[in-house]
Amino acid sequence: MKTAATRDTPEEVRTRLRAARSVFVLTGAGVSAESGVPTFRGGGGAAVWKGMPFYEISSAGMVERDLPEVWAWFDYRRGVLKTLRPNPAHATLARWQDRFAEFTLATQNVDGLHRAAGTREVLELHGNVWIARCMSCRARADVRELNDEERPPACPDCGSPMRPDVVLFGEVLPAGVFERAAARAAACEVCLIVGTSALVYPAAGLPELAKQMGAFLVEVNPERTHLSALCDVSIKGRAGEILPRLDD
Ligand code: BV8
Repeated sequence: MKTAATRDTPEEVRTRLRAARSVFVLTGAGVSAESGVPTFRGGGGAAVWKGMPFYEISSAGMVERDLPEVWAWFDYRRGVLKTLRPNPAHATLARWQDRFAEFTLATQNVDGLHRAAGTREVLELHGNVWIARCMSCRARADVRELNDEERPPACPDCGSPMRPDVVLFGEVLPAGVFERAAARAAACEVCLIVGTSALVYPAAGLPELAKQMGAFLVEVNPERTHLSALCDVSIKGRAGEILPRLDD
């Protein structure tokens, strides 16, 4: 009789993971959902700011048009995040970093929860909401060490305005980060896609590249996604439940 654990985590996935020397994981907002972080497209209106959908307030154009408003949006997001903690999905992935000869975790999330869970090397494809970047000299600073009364904060080095060090819609990803993720995705034997609707590029192209190069694709998501048809196995469920079972 199949237990819930084995039914939700097909034996082939366990077998492939046991035998794998290189594993590539791409996570999205769904991996943080059980920590209480609202997803972007999960409804509930969390991804709207003063009537603007998140792809408008989180856009390059908005930084030019109204940087203080962009800071207000990210200050709000940090306010939500500061009481939240990693969940068992983050903890499982942190354990896996020493489990495989080559383990790569690339995330679209900006919440910092993978590092908080102990993952030492995280490819943060879309930046990090806890970091500010100077718009002139590009110096970076932890937002929590800046004057939170001053918006936009002034760069401690050159005094120019700073912005959130987050990749907004219409902006290129941090130099080198995407390229490293692509090289690891192309070389992996197992590619695990956790909690993403796979709609945002170029991040969503990473599993497609892994597949082209012969990787075994596994998706963990309560819903079917844009990538489900490409996956060898789609495990329907929540990351905080499924990943610890895969860990067994
Ligand atoms: C780029 C940071 C080159 C900000 C984010 C026009 C002009 C310019 C570019 C474009 C354009 N048209 C299209 C593009 C490309 C654009 C894009 O892909 N748009 C899409 C929407 C069509 N991409 C870009 O702009 C990228 N840059 O292309 O540069 C360029 C440059 C200039 C000119 C031309 C080209 C930059 C994209 C980065 C944007 N920044 N975040 C912020 O956080 O505010 S993206 C944002 O979406 C987040 O990072 C998020 O992670 C990401 C993807 O969303 P998901 O993580 O998948 O979250 P979502 O809510 O969608 O889904 C959650 C999933 O979890 C669901 O499937 C759900 O079922 C599941 N789930 C729920 N609960 C659980 C769960 N799963 C498991 N367990 C659970 N418990």
